[in-house]
Amino acid sequence: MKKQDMNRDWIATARTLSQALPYLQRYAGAIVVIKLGGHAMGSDEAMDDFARDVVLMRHVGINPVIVHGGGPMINAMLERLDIQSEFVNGKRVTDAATVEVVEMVLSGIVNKRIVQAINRQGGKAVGLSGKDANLMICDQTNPDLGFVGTPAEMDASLLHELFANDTIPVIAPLGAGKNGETFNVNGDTAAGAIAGALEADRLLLLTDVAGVKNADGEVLTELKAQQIKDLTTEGVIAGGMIPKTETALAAIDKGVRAVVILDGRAPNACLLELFTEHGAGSMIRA
Ligand code: X2W
Repeated sequence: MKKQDMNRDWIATARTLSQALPYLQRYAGAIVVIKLGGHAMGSDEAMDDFARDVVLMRHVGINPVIVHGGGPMINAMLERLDIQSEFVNGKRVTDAATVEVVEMVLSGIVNKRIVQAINRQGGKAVGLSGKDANLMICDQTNPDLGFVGTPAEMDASLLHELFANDTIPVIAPLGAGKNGETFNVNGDTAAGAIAGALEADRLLLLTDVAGVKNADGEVLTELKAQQIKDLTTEGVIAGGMIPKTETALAAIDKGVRAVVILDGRAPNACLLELFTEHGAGSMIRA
């Protein structure tokens, strides 16, 4: 690069930082829950980029909370162990052997990978699951699904203590049952319940699609809850998008100010959404 072009680059960087000021001010002290789905988790390099964005958020005064999935990683381990697995309406039928693998992979492997990535970037992350400090007590969703849980009683007090200590919680979507069971919770459902319990300012659902699309396949950048309901009735919102939009509506119902569905594989997706006028993905509000 020529020296002159390099200068232009730095000037652009300085201008970008300056233009971010109103957004930095708007989000100071805000609680932002980020759902990182297994499909949105890429290479180690992409994970480091994500971790850097999370640490930056913390440094500018946001309280980020990461709730992760890991469906593809669970599938790979079940395959290695020769355990068959199937999904019904987006939820994994989870027997006693499967729930052990789910907990091992989510809490033991995926959770620690994210914690380590954030800490390597200079953050202070702590790995938890919904079992810790009674964060997420679950009921069985449906006997046909086995150990799949629906969040029933939430206690987010530990998360507030972690915020006060400059700590970033990273949460695996498992919950405790009232009779000592371990429940496997869909990652989107868990993120929605945690964002609801925190009355978060934002819930960012990072996935591998650009957002909610209309009948012409165009991404809708702003949506009202009623529009989501209409598009679902019309069959425009379908398949894997349904659990996400259902999560969004439930979270908004519980007091989350806005939910954004966005492509987590895009570089700096969270920063683009929070700190620029451009935004990213589809924002859903009441
Ligand atoms: C999910 C939990 C992980 C998850 C599962 O067993 O795959 C249920 O289906 P993604 O990567 O966010 O899809 N649980 C009940 O949700 O992962």
